[in-house]
This record gives sequence, C-alpha cells and structure tokens, in this order.
Amino acid sequence: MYVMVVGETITATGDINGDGRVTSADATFLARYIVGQDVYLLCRYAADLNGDGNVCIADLILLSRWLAGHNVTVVRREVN
Ligand SMILES: [Ca+2]
Ligand SMILES: [Ca+2]
Repeated sequence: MYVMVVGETITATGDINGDGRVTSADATFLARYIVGQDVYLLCRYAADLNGDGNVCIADLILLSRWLAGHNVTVVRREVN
C-alpha cells in the first residue's frame, strides 16, 4: 500500500479520517467536510483523490465509486 507521511501522521490516499482503512466512514467524513461541518482534514492529500488540488464533491463521488467497487483512477502523491 502506498502511504504518505505528513508530520507524524501516516495516511493513505482515501483514508481521510486516518484510521488506516478506506471505508464508508471516510466518505462520511469527507461529506461533512465538504458541507462545512466542523471536521479537520488530517491530510489534505488523502482527500484530494482526483489530484486537482482541491477537496470537493468530485473527490467524494470518486471515493464513493471506489467504495462501491468500481474501477476508478485515484491520484496518489508523495508528500516530502
Ligand atoms: Ca479511514
Ligand atoms: Ca480533488
């Protein structure tokens, strides 16, 4: 599995809540962030699944399709 290191936190693309797995909880977390609820993104790169530099509904759609088992392309970037 590809991981990225941000400070002392290790997180993978799609693991938005940082629990080490990519699950529907991450989609819920991302949805809460997008609608402006008070959540903190552990790692912005984990949430920017399409790699366009923004965290928005397009990333949530991509994550939802990924969780549903569709073949999706997720951008994985290394953070220095
Ligand atoms: Ca997770
Ligand atoms: Ca994005």
